[in-house]
Amino acid sequence: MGYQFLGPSYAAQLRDAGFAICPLPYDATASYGVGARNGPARIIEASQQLELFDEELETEPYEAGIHTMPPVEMPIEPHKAKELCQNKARELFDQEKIPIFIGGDHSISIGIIEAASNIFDRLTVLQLDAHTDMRDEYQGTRLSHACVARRAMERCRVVQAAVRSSSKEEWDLLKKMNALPITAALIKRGLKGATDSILARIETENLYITIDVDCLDPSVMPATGTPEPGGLDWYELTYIIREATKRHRIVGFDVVELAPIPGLHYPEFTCARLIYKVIGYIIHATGSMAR
Ligand SMILES: [Mn+2]
Repeated sequence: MGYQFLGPSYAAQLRDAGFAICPLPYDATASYGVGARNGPARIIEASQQLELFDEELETEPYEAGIHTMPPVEMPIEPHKAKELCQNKARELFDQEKIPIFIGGDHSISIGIIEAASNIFDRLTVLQLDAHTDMRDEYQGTRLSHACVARRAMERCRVVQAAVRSSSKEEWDLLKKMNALPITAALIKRGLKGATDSILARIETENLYITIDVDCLDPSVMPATGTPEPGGLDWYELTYIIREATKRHRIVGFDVVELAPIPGLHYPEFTCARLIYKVIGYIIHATGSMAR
């Protein structure tokens, strides 16, 4: 079948592509359910079953050119892994592609966000996640999946949504920073109002979106390391992202923390569909593929 999103017949060369998919199969820092390193391959395999036509947008997003890079060989050591993610991200930003990173555990986003914040001076990160990921250090490293938002906040503004799990220390810190998340409970109480609150907090034109698949409810997304009850459904998640693409320039996004369950196909298909959907939203919002 080939290691190409949507399959080899619909793959674009990098130079012709508006979007570049970069698989980062890494899970050295995952704490509970491991297996996120298998995420990229399963998602790319599942993507070959997608319809090319998006019935909501009435377009065929692949026409904007989607290139899939070979999976990056990830070192285990967290600093080396972070640096490699950062270099890959910088390469793609420099080539003016809209990069899509497939994890891997959430720690891959640390290097990517660092690269993005160096290139785009006014940048906000929208983090869709069940967890706050605000620990300064976790299991002996400051580059853990549990530290992603903490590291990102050292570089740019971060807006968190769909949260429903945090430690007291993380929560107190967010409160002190006047940056408490838009929780999943708030979104459940009123999608439109909560989405307006999310968007009101994004003050920059440039937006990077990091999607931890555990933002989704475990009934929709059981295949993840730390599933939390009370998550978003498909329409809530895609509504928030669609509204964000209408008002901001999406410089790139990632989908992380899929830990495939053997024999259960719908979680990886959901991830593939989500990636294709977000590509569609970006194209729809900008009116063309390239920037
Ligand atoms: Mn999470």
